[in-house]
Amino acid sequence: MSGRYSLAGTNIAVAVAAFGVASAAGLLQALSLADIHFPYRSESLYYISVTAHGVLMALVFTTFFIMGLGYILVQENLGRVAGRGLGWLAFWLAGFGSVAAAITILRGQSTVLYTFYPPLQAHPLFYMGATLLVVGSWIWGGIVIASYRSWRSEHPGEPIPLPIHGLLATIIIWYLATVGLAIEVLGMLIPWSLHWVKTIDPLVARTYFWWFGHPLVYFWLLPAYVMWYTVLPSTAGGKLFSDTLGRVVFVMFVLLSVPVGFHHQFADPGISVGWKLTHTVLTYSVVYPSLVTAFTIVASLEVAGRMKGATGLFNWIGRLPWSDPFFASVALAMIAFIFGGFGGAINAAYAMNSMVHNTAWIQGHFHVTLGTTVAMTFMGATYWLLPRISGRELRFVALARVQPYLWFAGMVLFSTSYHIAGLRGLPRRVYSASLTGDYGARWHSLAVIAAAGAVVLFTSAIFYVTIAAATWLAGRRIEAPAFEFASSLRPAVPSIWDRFGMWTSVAVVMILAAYGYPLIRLLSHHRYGSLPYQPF
Ligand code: HAS
Ligand code: CU
Repeated sequence: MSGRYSLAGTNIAVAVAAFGVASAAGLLQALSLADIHFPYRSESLYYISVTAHGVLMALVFTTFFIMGLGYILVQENLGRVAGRGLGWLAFWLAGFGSVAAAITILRGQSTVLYTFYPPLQAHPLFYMGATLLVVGSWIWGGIVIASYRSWRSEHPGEPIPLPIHGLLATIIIWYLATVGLAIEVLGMLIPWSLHWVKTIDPLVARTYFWWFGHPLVYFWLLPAYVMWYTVLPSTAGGKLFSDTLGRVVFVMFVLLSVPVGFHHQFADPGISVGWKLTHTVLTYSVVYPSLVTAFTIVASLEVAGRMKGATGLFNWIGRLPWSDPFFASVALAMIAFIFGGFGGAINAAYAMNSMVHNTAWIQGHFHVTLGTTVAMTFMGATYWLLPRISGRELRFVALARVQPYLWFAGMVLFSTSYHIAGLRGLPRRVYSASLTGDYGARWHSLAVIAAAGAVVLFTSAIFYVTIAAATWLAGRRIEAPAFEFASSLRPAVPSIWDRFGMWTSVAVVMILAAYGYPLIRLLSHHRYGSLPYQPF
C-alpha cells in the first residue's frame, strides 16, 4: 500500500476484520433463534453474541470504514489530508477503545446490546472504549474539515466538490448527534458504572441516546449516498443527473437528521404526545431527501443506459454493468432500500409503530437498511477502492461477482421472515422463537427460514473478507487505477447549498426546539433512579 493511502487502508482493514467477526456472531444468533443446536448454545452466549454483533457491525465496522473512505475522498478531491499524524492518533484511540469494549463484551461483562439502555449495566471499560471510538472519529472529522479549509483558502468561490459536500454533511450530522451521546455516556453512564452514583434514570438516558441514535443511521447512510451520487454514475457509464439535487439532499439531512429521535420512543411515558407528533412530522420530512435520491440516482442510471444506446422504456436497465462487483452491490443496495424505506415509513407512523415496536420486524427493518443498503454499498466500495489504494488487482473476481447477489438473496430470506414474524408478534432479541404453545409454532418456521438466510449471508461474508484479505496480501501488482468521480450533466455552480455554516446554525436551532422543552420538562420532574441490572 502506498504511503499516501496507508492511513485510509489501515482504517478499512480494521473495518473488514470487525465485519468478519461480527458476521460469525450473527450466524450464531440466527441459529439460536431457530432452535438449531450447536455447541455451547445458551442464553448468555446468545446475548453476548447479540451485543458483539451489534457493536462490531453498527459501531466499529461502519465508523472505521467511513473514516477510511473519508481520507480517500479528501485526498482525491482536495489533494491533501491535513494533519495525517493526528489521523494516526485518531486511529489508535478508536482502535484501542474498540478492542477494550469488545474484550469486556466477549468476557460477558457488558451484555447490554448495542443500544446499551440502562438499567442494563456494562463494565466501565465498555463505555470508556465506546467514548474513545467516538473521540477518534471526532479527530477524523476535524482533519476532514481542516483539509477542506486549507483547500478553500486556495480555491475561493469554487463550488465544494460533491463528494466532499456529502462528507462534510456527514461530519456535521455526526458532531450534532454525538452531543447527545456524550451527555448520556459522560454525564450518566460512566459515573454510574464506576459506582460514583447509585442510580440512573432510564428515560432520560434513552432520550439522550435517541438524540444520537437516529442521526447515527444517517452517519452510515450519507457516505453510501456519496458513493451513489459521485461514483456509481461513472461506473455505470453515465453521468450524474443533477449535482444540485445532491447538494439539496445533503443539506436537508443536516437540517432534519437529529430532531426526530422520539420516533424510537413512541412507547415511552413522560414525553407528551404533541412532541411525539412533532418528531413524526419531521421524520416524514427526512424521508423526502431519500425520495429525491431515488429519483436522481435512477435518472442517472437511465442516462447511463441511454448513453450505451438503449432506446426503449426499460431496456436501459439491461445495459447496466450487472457483473461489475461495485455496480451490482450498489444497485442491489438500492433495490433493498425500496423496502427499507417503506418499512421506515411504517415505523414512523405513531399508531402503526405500536404493531411493530420491539418485535422481530425491527431487526428485519435494520437488516435491509443498515445490513443491506449501507453494508452492501460499503462492500462494493471496498472492491472499487482496494486496487486503487493498494496497487493490486482484485483477487477472486468471480467470487466478487457473485458475492453481492448472494448477500441480497440471503437477506431476502432473512429479513422478509423477520418482518413477517414481527407482525405475528415475535419479540426482537429473544433467544428462542419456539416459546411455548401456539405462538412458538407460528414463529418457528419463519425463524428457520431466517437461519437459512443467515447461512447464505455468512457464506457471502466469508467471500467478502477473503477477497479483501487476499487482494491486500497477495493480489498481483498492477499500476493502480485512477479514482474517477462522476461528472454531472450540468456542471456545479456556487450556490447557497454550499453554505454549511448557515445550515448548521439552522440545524442547531431545530435541535434546541425539538429537544429543549421536552428535556427541561423531564428534568424538572422528581426523577426516580434505577439500580443497575446485570442479567448474567
Ligand atoms: Fe430506521 C428503527 C424509521 C431509515 C436503521 N432503523 C431503526 C433501527 C435501526 C434503523 C438500526 O420511525 C433500530 C434501532 C433500535 O435498535 O431500536 N428508518 C426510519 C425512517 C427511515 C429509516 C422513516 N433506518 C433507516 C436507515 C437505517 C435505519 C437508512 C440504517 C442505515 N427506523 C425508523 C423508526 C424506527 C427505526 C421509526 C423505530 C422503530 C421502533 O419502534 O423501534 C427513512 O430514512 C427511510 C427513507 C428511505 C426511503 C427509500 C428511498 C429509496 C431509494 C432507493 C430507490 C431505488 C430504486 C431501484 C427505485 C424513502 C433511495 C433502483 C433500480 C435499479 C435498477 C438499481
Ligand atoms: Cu430512527
